[in-house]
Amino acid sequence: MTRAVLVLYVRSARARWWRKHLQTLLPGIECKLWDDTFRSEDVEYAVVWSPPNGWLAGFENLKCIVSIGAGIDHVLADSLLPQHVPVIRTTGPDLTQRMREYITLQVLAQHRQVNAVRLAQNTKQWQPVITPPAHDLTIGVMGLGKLGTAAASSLQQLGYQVIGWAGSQHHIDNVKCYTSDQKQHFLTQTDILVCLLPLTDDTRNILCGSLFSMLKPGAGLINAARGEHLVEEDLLQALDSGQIAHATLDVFRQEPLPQSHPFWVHEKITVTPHIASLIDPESGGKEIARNLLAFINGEPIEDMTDTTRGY
Ligand code: NDP
Ligand code: OXD
Repeated sequence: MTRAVLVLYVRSARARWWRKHLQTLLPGIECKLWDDTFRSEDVEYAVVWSPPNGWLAGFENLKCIVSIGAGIDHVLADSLLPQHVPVIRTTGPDLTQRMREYITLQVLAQHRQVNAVRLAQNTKQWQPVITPPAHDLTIGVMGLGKLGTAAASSLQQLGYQVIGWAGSQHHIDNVKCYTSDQKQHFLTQTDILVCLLPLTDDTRNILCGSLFSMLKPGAGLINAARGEHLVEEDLLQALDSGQIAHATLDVFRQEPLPQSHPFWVHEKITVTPHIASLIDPESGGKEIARNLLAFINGEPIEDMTDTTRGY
């Protein structure tokens, strides 16, 4: 009897390493890379990051798709995606920890005006900046899933006032949580806005001019979710007017960010290359294998997504 095939689509220098790692963790399954030789009818599992449009539809016996990452927008973007196939995402304590670190780092950097200090150093200016205490600043976290909840908890432990916003009511210690219909009330209190929403039809372009105008004047923005949440021209205008004082962007509509893009050289923008919480293949591979084995054994899977709602 032939073994079921798992096909891996990951355009990375470590693709072969990934295949070997998963093969060790899943000895009962034949692990192949997308460009290896295999029969498409034997493929039962696909483990992917941003597969080409229509590629998954070529596997008629596909039982499940695993996203190498927390977001599944890169899978759902496929216009020919077989609708009946479940999609499992990949999360885990390491991913959450990295996002906690990134958001904490960037909130502190904006609060303590690290950018201004650096600019002063560039021109050899001794220019002390006095910033308000953490408890005077309100950090608004959009999206209270695994990552937003962790980030909000860490920020409140540092002494910030933290508020959160999500589709449904959440309860997080010392964090006042708002729901979808209370967006304006949430935004008008916010000094630094952190976006950790999934990319869906409802959240695409959510970071736009009208949203920026509801924030406190001179607010900060941190987008570590997806580039398509942000209307880029609106951000440039809000930075010009001073409505937004600084933006820290980890994700972009086009990645890598093109060389000619104005964000690279903008004084009020910090660019990071989609590193807020990259999956580490060692522990990420273990999460993927654990979820796949649970799927095969019919066990409950916390990382199972709801493709109809988009996350
Ligand atoms: P989850 O799926 O766990 O949580 C999503 C949250 O967003 C939920 O609280 C949900 O509300 C809320 N939400 C969804 N749609 C809406 C809406 N229309 N209005 C209000 N709230 C909404 O996501 P994660 O925390 O795991 O991850 C968030 C995103 O971060 C990922 O989708 C991915 O795009 C991005 N990411 C970025 C990384 C990076 O390195 N830059 C790394 C990992 C992830 P409710 O609770 O009511 O369902
Ligand atoms: C993810 C990401 O979704 O790295 O995990 O963006």
